Amino acid sequence: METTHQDAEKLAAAKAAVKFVKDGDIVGLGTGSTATFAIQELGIMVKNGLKIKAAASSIHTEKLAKSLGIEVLSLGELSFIDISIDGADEFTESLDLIKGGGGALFREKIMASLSKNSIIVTDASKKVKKLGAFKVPVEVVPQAYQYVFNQMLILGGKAVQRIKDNEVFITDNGNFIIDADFGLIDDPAKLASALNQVDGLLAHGIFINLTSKVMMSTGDQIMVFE
Ligand code: ABF
Repeated sequence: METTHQDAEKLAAAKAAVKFVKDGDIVGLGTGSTATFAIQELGIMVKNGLKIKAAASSIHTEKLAKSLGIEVLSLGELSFIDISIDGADEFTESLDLIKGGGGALFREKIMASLSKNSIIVTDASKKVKKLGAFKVPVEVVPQAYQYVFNQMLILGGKAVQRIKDNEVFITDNGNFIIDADFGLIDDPAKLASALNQVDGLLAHGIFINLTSKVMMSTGDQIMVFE
């Protein structure tokens, strides 16, 4: 159960990150509760005259942004994004991340790849020495489900299909999620590279070299890792 204290940290990180958004920017909008605080802040800034266009990493985020008066462009038609603000499930000081707890990892990865400046906002609970306490989310095309599931086992992961509210979780792209437990990950780049080779695996939640900085609130201060 999330605490008010954690929400205050998330809000503080979000407020610090939106200061980097400038007039005329194309802004990538993340998904999840911390990114939502940033989107709400941007909505206020837009009402106060900030001129931006946005790209959304999920259908939920797109609806939220539009409801706040933020113009949303199609992610698939963009060649670049000036700045993106998104959350994470875990990060290390070397800026390796696990993302995808919310199931939006595929669009989040495209958004981060397009971004000149990719800012991750978190509360203090997300910083780890080694990735892997949080299971690695893997988005799978349904026709490849059993194949990819078996490949996770071969790669040493304990795989489970994501279920939400007693139903198979379906992503915005019509796919399934497998959550794979690889234990603590000694070499995230090596695991990411192995996952990249699996046919039918649309995206995995290990983000390497996709982050400009992490802004983490401890409540008292914002710590910046870059
Ligand atoms: C998105 O939201 C995801 O990549 C990550 O899974 C999740 C983090 O959520 P929260 O900010 O609610 O902790 O950023």
